[in-house]
Amino acid sequence: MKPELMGVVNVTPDSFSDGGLYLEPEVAVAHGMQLVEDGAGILDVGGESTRPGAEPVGVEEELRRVVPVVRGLAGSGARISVDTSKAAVAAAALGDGAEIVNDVTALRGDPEMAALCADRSATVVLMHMLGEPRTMQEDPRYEDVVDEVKAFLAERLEAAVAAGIEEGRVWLDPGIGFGKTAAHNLELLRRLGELRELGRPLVVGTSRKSFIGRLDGSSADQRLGGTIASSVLAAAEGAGVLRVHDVAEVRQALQVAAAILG
Ligand code: HH2
Repeated sequence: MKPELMGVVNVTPDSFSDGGLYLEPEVAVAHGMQLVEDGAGILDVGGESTRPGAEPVGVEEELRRVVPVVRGLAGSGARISVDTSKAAVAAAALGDGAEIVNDVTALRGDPEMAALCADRSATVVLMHMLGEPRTMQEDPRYEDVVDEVKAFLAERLEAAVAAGIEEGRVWLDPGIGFGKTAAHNLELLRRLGELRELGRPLVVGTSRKSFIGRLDGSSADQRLGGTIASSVLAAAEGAGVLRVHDVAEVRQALQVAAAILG
């Protein structure tokens, strides 16, 4: 049980838990450096919020936010991931030292994205989302959420490989909070092991998300305990990468859990 930690670096005014905190490039870079010191092996730099109801950001603005931060973190010792669904932003980030493209649309958002990732031999995170951020939380429904997410991820993996991306470079993510009720998220986490049958590393992002608040009424800045509990259990179910804001705290929890389990 030793998942890699992907620290979140949000260069946005409106992210749901830390919007506006790291809008200045120097501040975002310093935050990323701290996350590396805390134990992040990957830094996920994003310039567009995907929180429920978020408005899309134009490509120029997203480039303006992301590029200086990717450049500033290129020598940080962590691998850099760019959290974007725009090929132009991914291309710039890959040119500046990023190695991973974290595309919450799973290559469905920009027709150029798959070919770009194939050409640049990027590692690609394919995430499940029902609908789009603006509307995804309006009454999401599934017959069986785990079966449907699994079928979706299998189909997107196949599409990525058909587009020339090596299978060995694809990571899969159930998309906690993306078009799911709290019950759907809990079931996905409980049955995460079923997604391992897809044979690719699983990325899981529960950090500070609203399903935690649905359980106890906490606000986004009060969800560290829930983030830790869900992250440790996801690791125990085989998650390979945990995408978190609070790297030091989650790292300690994982270390203790691993020591107990032996
Ligand atoms: N969650 C968020 C953003 N990107 N990428 C992957 N692969 N998996 C996730 O679960 C995931 C993600 C949402 O978190 P955050 O970046 O903190 O918020 P916002 O989208 O408001 O910037």
